[in-house]
Amino acid sequence: MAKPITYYLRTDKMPHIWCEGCGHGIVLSAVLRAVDSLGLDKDDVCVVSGIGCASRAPGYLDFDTLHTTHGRALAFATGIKTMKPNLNVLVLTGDGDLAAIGGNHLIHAARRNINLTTICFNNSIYGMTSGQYSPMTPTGKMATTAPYGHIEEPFDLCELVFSAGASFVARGTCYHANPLSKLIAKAIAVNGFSFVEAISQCPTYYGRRNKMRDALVMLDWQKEHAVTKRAASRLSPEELKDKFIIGELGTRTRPEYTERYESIIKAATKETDDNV
Ligand SMILES: Cc1ncc(C[n+]2csc(CCOP(=O)(O)OP(=O)(O)O)c2C)c(N)n1
Ligand code: SF4
Repeated sequence: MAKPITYYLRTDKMPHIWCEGCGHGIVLSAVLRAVDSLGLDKDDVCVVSGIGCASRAPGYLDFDTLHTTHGRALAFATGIKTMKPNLNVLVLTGDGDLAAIGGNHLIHAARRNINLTTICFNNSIYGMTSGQYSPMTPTGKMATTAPYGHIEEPFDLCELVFSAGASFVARGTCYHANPLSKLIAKAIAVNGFSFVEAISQCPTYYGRRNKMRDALVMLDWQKEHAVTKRAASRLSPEELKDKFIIGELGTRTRPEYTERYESIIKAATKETDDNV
């Protein structure tokens, strides 16, 4: 890393609120190393979040930042990017913030293919409000609102976002922090909607209720259950059953929203001028 991490931090906002062993700090440092590797100027980066432990991240960052309302980060980010298309707009969000209350904004941002980079800090739970299940809680796992085990199936967020129209989707974990950072850098460089699901750990609520009280046990779980696409291709469906795939999962080129918006404004302005 060319610059020390503190260069990107509002150190006067420390200490942070995250519990000991929380994965969110690892994801955040992966984001900062990605920004640093791309050599982006701090003034050209804007970071937007909703509400939750993950969404507290921008408060510690020395960029232009917006801490908005629960689930609405992508709506605010869309407004910023439309008005300031040259900014690199990053959305840092939790799985509850993004996939539950914010789910509708997510699929439409992907459908529009607007050039935003969304990093979902997925800890499979609502951490900030004490461990209710989220759309990413695996079937059978415990949550305060699922005391006998969760009966729903979680989304495959990368599949959902790619199906909706995103240009780039990828998945990484806190255990694989360096590859995660590289995936985030790739996502930022994409001209279109890019999405990285970062598997994070919440030892305080998810871990405690699911026999993984210790953050190291949770990191080990990530290590044991993550497989690359190449490794997955050698496994049987049975062997793949409790695994998830990490790495770049989808990439395509599609027209980008703010470029289309710009050209329609130009055409409309010309028409108005021609009519004067
Ligand atoms: C409109 C609204 N509904 C509910 C809440 C309560 N609330 C705050 S944070 C949160 C969940 C956050 O979970 P997630 O996004 O997964 O982030 P984590 O805390 O796990 O990092 C909820 C339900 C709120 N603040 N506003
Ligand atoms: S409650 Fe969970 S998600 Fe929130 S800071 Fe603590 S460990 Fe992290």
